[in-house]
Amino acid sequence: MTEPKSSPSTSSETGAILVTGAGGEMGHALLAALAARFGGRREIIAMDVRELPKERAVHATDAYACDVADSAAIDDLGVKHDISEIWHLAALLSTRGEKNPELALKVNVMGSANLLKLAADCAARRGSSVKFMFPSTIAVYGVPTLALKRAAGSVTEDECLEPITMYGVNKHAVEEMGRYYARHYRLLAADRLDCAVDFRSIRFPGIISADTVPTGGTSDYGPEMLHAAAQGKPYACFVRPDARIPFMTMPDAVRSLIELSEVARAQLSRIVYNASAFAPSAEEIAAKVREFFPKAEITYAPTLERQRIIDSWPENCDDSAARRDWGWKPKHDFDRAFAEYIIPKIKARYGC
Ligand code: AKB
Repeated sequence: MTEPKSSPSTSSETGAILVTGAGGEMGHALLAALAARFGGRREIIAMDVRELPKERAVHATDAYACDVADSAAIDDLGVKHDISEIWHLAALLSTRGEKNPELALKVNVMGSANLLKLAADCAARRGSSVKFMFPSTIAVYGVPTLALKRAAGSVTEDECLEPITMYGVNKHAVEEMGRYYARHYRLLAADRLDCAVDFRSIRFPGIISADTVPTGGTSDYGPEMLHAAAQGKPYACFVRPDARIPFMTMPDAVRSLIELSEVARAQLSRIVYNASAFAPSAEEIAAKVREFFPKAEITYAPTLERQRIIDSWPENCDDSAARRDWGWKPKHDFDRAFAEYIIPKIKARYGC
């Protein structure tokens, strides 16, 4: 999916910013970060399938309870607001998606199709491209066996793209739809070389937040272990101690998306980038948690389905393209993540 460096940069510095999935884990952190950056200067429209709690809605100029799969409601947003950026976070994650694959398809693919079309329509109305930021995932990878996973080590963006979950299939499909909208939409018949949608995506690893506990994901064992220990609760980890995938802290994840959004398009050689930070095994996370919470009761009770998913995700992702093209560098490695972010914040949160 390497792209030529010829496309123009966008002019989306004015206009409204639409955030879907604003009630989710990443939405929580991103909405606050966007409000701190643009609040008062630009409209920030928050959208979620459920009504946003007041403390979250304060970060937005408008908040809508609306389903991304409802195309009429999505079209209507483009009529009401001069949208120049879409941060499309709404999705059903990997474990939840396996419980209802058809619903995952509807939300993750049809919802994204509605948002991409909205971006193209808004671009046509404003006469300049609309930026589309899309958090993708390591779930787009599918390594066939554990032996191959260990042999592969760190995978590049173009390897092992045979996901075994509906969520991974959906996210990969949306990456491809984004590439189409960014490079080819309505260009074949038109006498133009630029595109309406400036689609940019990062494949995120498991994300650890000290403020929120994720639901419906398969990388959830990392944050769950930690939040349980901080509350003095026992935790039975649903993957084996040797299970290994990459992780990142939420502040680094939010910063990476914001940084990617601010780089001139001409600097980007790709549509979709890996971004990684650290890649501990479940056992290494447990050992780190015990350093700070020596009484933590962590046991292992792997479930077949979730273990299979984790075994299909790579041990790490090669993010050298992101480092080279837009200077990606995580602030938190494994040690700093705990010492400087997770532990101080989580202790303040639970008063322990
Ligand atoms: C999940 O576990 O489904 C997500 C992800 C890795 O995208 N956290």
